[in-house]
Amino acid sequence: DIADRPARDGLLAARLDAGAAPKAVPLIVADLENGPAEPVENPATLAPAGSVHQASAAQVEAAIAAAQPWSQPASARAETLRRVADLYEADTPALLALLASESGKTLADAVAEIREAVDFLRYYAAQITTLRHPPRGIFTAISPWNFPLAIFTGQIAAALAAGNGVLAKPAEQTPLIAHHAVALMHRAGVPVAALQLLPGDGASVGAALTSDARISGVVFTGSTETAKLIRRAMAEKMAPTAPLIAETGGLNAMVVDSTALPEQAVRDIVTSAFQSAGQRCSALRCLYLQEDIAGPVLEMLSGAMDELALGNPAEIETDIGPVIDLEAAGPIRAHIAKAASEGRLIKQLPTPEGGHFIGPAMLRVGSIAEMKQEIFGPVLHVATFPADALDKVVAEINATGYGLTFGLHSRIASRIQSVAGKIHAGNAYVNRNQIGAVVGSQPFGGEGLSGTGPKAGGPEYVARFTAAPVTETQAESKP
Ligand code: TXE
Repeated sequence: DIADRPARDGLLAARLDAGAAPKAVPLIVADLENGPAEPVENPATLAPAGSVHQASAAQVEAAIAAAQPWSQPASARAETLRRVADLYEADTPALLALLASESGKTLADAVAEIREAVDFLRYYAAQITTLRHPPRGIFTAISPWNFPLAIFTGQIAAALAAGNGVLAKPAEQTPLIAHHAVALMHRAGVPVAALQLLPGDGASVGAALTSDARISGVVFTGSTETAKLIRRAMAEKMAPTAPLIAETGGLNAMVVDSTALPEQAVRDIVTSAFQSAGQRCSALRCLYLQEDIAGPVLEMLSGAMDELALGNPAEIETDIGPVIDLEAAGPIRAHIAKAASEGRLIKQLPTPEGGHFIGPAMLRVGSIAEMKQEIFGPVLHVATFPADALDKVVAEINATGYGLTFGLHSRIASRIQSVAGKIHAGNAYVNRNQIGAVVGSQPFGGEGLSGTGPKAGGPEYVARFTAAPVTETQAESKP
């Protein structure tokens, strides 16, 4: 929660550590020479956060050749994954510092992310004894920078829980936290042959790890475009039975009708659109306001935005940090500038100097259909609708082809039922913010262009990493 300031008071140590001197991090590929060290940038200060060795083609080949399924009995695997969770908890200060300095996470976001990673480890560990099928073999795990610990850990933990070996490629922007996490996994007892870390870029290391006949499946979170590339590469080189378990982007909407409680709706809109600088696949992108209440809600929203503190996430008071890098910032800034030149900029907060900051912005749109792609930053698009057009709004939202999260603020029970029945979304939220996924109780995942399922943190997820027969729905799902 953005307003959850007191919880951060114990985190001063992490704040001080966040500026620690950069150090070179070796690869964890057994018996291999290290390649040249690539610097990693702190997105808030643009100073080096550290450096990491990129895996060469020869190292990728050697890692694939050396990879082994995790052959220990189920009880030993479960115990080891629980030990990893304990080590993560004990190492919280270091993990917080890395999340702030490498990924630009605020301390509140970083605390929640560590919690989620720990929950994934314990939840998947608990499922191991329920598995009925053997592992598939070797999984490639490709993860994004926006949850460099939670998604990275969740993918690996699920594949390992099922008894697979894992070749993990972290995002280019966040290899340091990945390295730290893998070191903790090895320290807890995960065999090195069952888990290798291969830092490097998508086009070389990522492509090599997703187009090799010795790999038995791929788990991926990132853009829809990359998921399609990986599906094509897998189809060409890997067994037809090899699964792609993908979680991708979204074009997420929230509808607020005239019966909504304005204070509650505004709080949830601000959190859903701007927390983590909008860099969540679940984030609210397009707000549909019923015309009758649009004026007062927009005024309150503007006031609530003014309360947000932007700046270095290593500072306790910061609510919104930077976006991840210059490559990400460019298109977001251009998108806001275009809207401003067309007279559609409702409001933008001032942008702090120094890092890859973007002042959170509100833009006017006619409908979600005008948004051709996901804008992965702190930008909220606002459309209004007349009281009798709700069905049309739901149809517009469904027509994007994505189906990740959806929010509704309304106090009419029959309307909530009817909209929930029609909307295509993996996760729908009523009268609350739409960024909450809770491991075990609120599994997360999308439909259509947003992912293949099954939902991460849900009861069917780990089984997908075993050699269980594939159901029709799984076989048909896109991308
Ligand atoms: O994603 P990529 P990027 C969306 C969001 C964002 C956009 C681009 O809209 O603006 O994607 O982000 C690896 N073979 N999301 O460029 O490229 C890559 O190295 C194998 C939504 O960061 O998809 C990284 O490890 N792997 C999202 C991972 O894929 C390849 C989170 C993701 O990178 C590859 C991130 C290839 N050919 C971005 N090319 C979410 N769902 O939360 C790249 N990779």
